[in-house]
Amino acid sequence: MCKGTCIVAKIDVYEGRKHRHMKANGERVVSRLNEIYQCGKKEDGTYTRMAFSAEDVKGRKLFASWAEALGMTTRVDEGGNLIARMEGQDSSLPAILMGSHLDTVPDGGKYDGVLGCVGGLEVCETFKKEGYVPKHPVEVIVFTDEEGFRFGKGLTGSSAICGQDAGISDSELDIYGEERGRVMQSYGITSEGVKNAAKDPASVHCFVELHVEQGARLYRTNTSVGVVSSIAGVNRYDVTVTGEANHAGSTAMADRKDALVAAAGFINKIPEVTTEHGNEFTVATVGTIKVTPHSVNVIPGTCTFSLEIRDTDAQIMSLVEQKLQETLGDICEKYGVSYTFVPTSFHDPAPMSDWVKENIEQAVKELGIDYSIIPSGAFHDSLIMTSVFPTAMIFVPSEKGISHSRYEYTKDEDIENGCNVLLQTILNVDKM
Ligand code: HGY
Ligand code: MN
Ligand code: MN
Repeated sequence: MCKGTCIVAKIDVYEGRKHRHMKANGERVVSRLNEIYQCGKKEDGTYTRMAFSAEDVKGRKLFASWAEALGMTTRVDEGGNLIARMEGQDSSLPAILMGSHLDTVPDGGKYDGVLGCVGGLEVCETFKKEGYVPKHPVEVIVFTDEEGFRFGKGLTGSSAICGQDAGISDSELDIYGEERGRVMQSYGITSEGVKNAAKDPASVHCFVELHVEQGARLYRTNTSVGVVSSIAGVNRYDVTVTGEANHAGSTAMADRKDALVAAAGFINKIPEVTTEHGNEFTVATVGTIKVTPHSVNVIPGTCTFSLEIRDTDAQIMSLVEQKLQETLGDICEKYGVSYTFVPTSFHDPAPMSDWVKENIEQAVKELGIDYSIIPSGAFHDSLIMTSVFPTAMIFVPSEKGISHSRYEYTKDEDIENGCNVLLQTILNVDKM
C-alpha cells in the first residue's frame, strides 16, 4: 500500500472517452489552513475563532473570496451557513455537499473543521483547473457554530439545514453575558430565522465531510486514512449541588455542607463508574464548573457543573447516565447536600450512510492508500446531517491524537491524502 503522497486520483472524464489524472494541490490546502488560522489571532497570543466573532467573520470572508475567485456563487442561508456553489452539467440534479466548520474552541488548532471546508474548496478548484464539470452541482458548506462552547450548544448550522430545532433563542446569554440575538447580527441572522433554513432532502445527493481524527487510532496504528463507521452520541447535563454557604473560619469541618466538596467527590468517581459500566469508547467529562458565592472566605453554597457522556451505543449512554446519577445521589446524601441533574441536550450515536461510506472505501482503494474503518469519538456536523442526507466522513491522522489544542497537528502528506480521497470520492458519487 502506498504511504505518503504518491497518489493521483484517476478518473474517466465525463465524456467517457479520454482518461484524465487529477490531483489535489496539498501545498495550496496547507497554505490556506495557515491563512484561516491567522484569522483567529488574538491579542493574548492564542488563536481562537469563536462563532460569530470578528475573527470568525474575517475567516468566512476569506473563504468566500477564494470560492468567488473560482466563479462559485456564495450565499449565507437563514441558519448562517455560508454556502459556496459550483454548477454541474445539470443544475436540476441534487447537489453533492462537502464542508465542515471554521469556528474553533478557545485556543484551538489549525485543522479542526477548517480542513473539511478548505478540502471541499480544493476539490472544486481542481475541477476548475482541469476544466472538469461534474454532472451534479457541488456545494461547500461552512456550518454555523459547530463547537458551541459560547452558548453551551453546538451543531447550530447543521441542525438548521436538517430542519431540527437548534434549541436557541435570541435572549439567551453566552458565557460572557452577551445576548445571542445581538452576537448573531454579525451573520445577519436571528433565532427565529434559523428555523427556516431546512434544505429539501430531494435537493441533496449526499454529504461528505473531511476532518482530522482528533483521536489517536490512526496515529497509533500508522494508518493514513480513516473511513468513519459511526459517530458517537453526546448527551449533556447541568448539575447543581446545593449545600450551605457559611463562614470559612468559624464553621467546624464536621458542621459544613460544602457543595464543592460533594461535587468534587462525585467528579472524582466519574472515571471509575464510566469504565465499569461503559466500554472502550465510553467517555464522561466535566468541562465547566462554578461555585457561589465564589469567595475565598466562604464555604461554597452551590456548585454547578456541566456533565457530558459520549458513546457509540445509546443504551450504554443511558446506563452510564443512570449509574452516574446514582453515584451523585449517594455522595450528596453522605455530605448532607441536595442536587439537581438537568438534561440540556441529547444526540444519539449515528451510523454513516452505507453507500457513501462504500464510495469512500472504493476511493481509498483506487488511490492505493492504507486505511481502516473507525468510529468517531468527537461529534461533527455529519452527526446531524446523517439524519436527513446520505452522509459519510473521511478522517486523516492527528499527531499523538491531540486536538482542541494549539498543539493539534496533521502532517502535510496526510492533508494531501485526505483531499485526494475526498476528490476521488466526489468523482465516484458523481457517477451515480
Ligand atoms: O466536541 C466535539 O466533539 C467537536 O469537536 N466539536
Ligand atoms: Mn472541534
Ligand atoms: Mn470539528
